Amino acid sequence: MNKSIKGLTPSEARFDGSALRIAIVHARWNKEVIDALVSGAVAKLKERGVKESNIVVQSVPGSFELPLACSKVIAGSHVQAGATAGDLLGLTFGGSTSSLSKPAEVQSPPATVVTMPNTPFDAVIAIGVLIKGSTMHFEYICDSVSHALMKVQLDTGVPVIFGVLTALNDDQALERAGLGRGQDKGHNHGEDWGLAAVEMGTRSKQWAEGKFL
Ligand code: RBF
Repeated sequence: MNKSIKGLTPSEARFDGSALRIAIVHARWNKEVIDALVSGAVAKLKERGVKESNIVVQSVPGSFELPLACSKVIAGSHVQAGATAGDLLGLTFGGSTSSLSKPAEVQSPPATVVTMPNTPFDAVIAIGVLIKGSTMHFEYICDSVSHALMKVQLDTGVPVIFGVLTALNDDQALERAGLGRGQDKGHNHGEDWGLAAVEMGTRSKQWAEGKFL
């Protein structure tokens, strides 16, 4: 049998993730497969130098919730980054560090110096596992989620890695998480998503600065 030509060619460049902050947003449906994919993604992020403290993992019930969650997580990281910059300048936000209106016994300590400022996320990995059932649910969720995740990345300018498996049965899903029941365990696509996040996070930053290396 001829070998398949399908698949991803690894980048010739080895991207350094040590300055990146990455979010993983995952659904909890079909959790056995989800857990393997998330682990695969995290392993590759760390392998490329992303610090554990710069990997934020959030969960939602199902894949349908992923686009809104990604959008909110991206927006929230900008708020967090602004607040951190303010903390470093000794400013206060939302009264959280203000001691003016509180009685002495409940006064907060003065703003402390934050050594590792939180920066906005450089990329978000959306992970879900959709397995076709006997109704049309699968088609509707696959279609709306893939379109909406694309919209989130174009609207925000932050790369959203499409980590949503759309499998026709359990075996397909398991094989794409490296958990195949046969002799061939398949390949954990979460690993590819981790690498894609580092590549796109790095490249997007460079492109935004007009650098085309
Ligand atoms: N969410 C998934 O992430 N994967 C699925 O395979 C999946 N199948 C579903 C099948 C049905 C019949 C229903 C009602 C929901 C399913 N969901 C699935 C959950 C969906 O993404 C979402 O969490 C809920 O519909 C609540 O908005």
